Amino acid sequence: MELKIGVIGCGAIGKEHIKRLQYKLQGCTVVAVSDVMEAGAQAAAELAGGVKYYTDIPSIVNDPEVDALVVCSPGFAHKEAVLAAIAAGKPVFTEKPLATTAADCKDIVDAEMASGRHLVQVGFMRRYDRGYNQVKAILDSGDFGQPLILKCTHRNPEVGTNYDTPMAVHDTAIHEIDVLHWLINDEYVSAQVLMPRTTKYSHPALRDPQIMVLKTKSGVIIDLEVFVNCKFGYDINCEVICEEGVVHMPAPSFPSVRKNGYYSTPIEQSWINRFIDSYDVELQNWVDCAKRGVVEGPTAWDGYVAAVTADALVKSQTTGAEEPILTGDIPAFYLN
Ligand code: NAD
Ligand code: ISE
Repeated sequence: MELKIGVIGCGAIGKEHIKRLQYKLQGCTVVAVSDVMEAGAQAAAELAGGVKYYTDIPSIVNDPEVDALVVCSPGFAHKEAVLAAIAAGKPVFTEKPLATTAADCKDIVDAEMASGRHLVQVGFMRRYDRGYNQVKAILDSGDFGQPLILKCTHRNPEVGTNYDTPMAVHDTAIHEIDVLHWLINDEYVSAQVLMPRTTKYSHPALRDPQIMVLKTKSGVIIDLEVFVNCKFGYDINCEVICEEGVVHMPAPSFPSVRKNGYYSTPIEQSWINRFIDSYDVELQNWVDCAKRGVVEGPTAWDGYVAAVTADALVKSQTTGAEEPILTGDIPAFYLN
């Protein structure tokens, strides 16, 4: 049986996901797309091979041919689409973040629990990345003792002028917020943001770079540099300093070349290629699980925990203080 999917939001990642769902992954087919911009919806419908398109959320969610939804609109628009899917009883995969505030994520958690069914998965694809999984296997083996410090970077070559200071948290650092506590099996207790000098390549509404410090329940300190106008490439690094040694996440491999007196290796330029395998594994798993009526990947609760952490970081962007992170206990519904 093919899972018939409707894709909401047909921008950069929407088009990438339409291509992989329609032409690469198994057991699914895109039957409809939707975007508030009609021209974008129409172009995406053609990309999917001439499927139907809509410009509003209720029409695609309630289309009887659509079994499940993939939400790729901007973060501020996720809540409406996810709540509509839950109300229709349809599985929904939403790109990160689940929503842009913890309060909105909590509304989604409450709606999913009230429905009595596991319907929501959040696109935290780094949990499916080979490099992070290799690091996790080493840490979980116990051979390196306890983790003590994490040094991470999340660098983008550049961002548009609509990208502002809070987006460094809920659009960019949200990936590390989710993957790092999963990586070390820990919980965050506080968050702080330090603002170095801003690069000349930024604009008045964006402090860039930023240093984000997260502390965990067991005492680990995470130092995350977010630098979204670094100019030189898409550069994701994660180093874990442990009691018995250091574990460094591998970077994707490129040929090294010798030319004109230089020995050099390219740096990845975009998230599209850096995490291409992770997106494939993530969405194939979601398709397989949606057909069985289960969610194995990051849940709405994971999206909520990430948003509580993000709210603390965004607050610290203004106060400069170490802000507490209080998520409460995981509901029994999400332990199943
Ligand atoms: P984008 O701006 O390129 O595309 C967003 C699209 O959504 C646009 O076509 C826009 O017209 C449409 N849209 C806006 N409001 C809408 C609404 N209410 N209903 C339907 N469509 C609407 O953005 P993007 O880079 O594709 O990002 C989209 C989402 O994917 C964001 O949440 C972003 O954080 C996430 N994302 C995730 C990754 C990842 O690595 N997992 C990478 C890129 C983007
Ligand atoms: C984008 O939305 C992503 O999710 C990318 O992975 C991230 O690197 C980038 O900063 C975001 O804007």
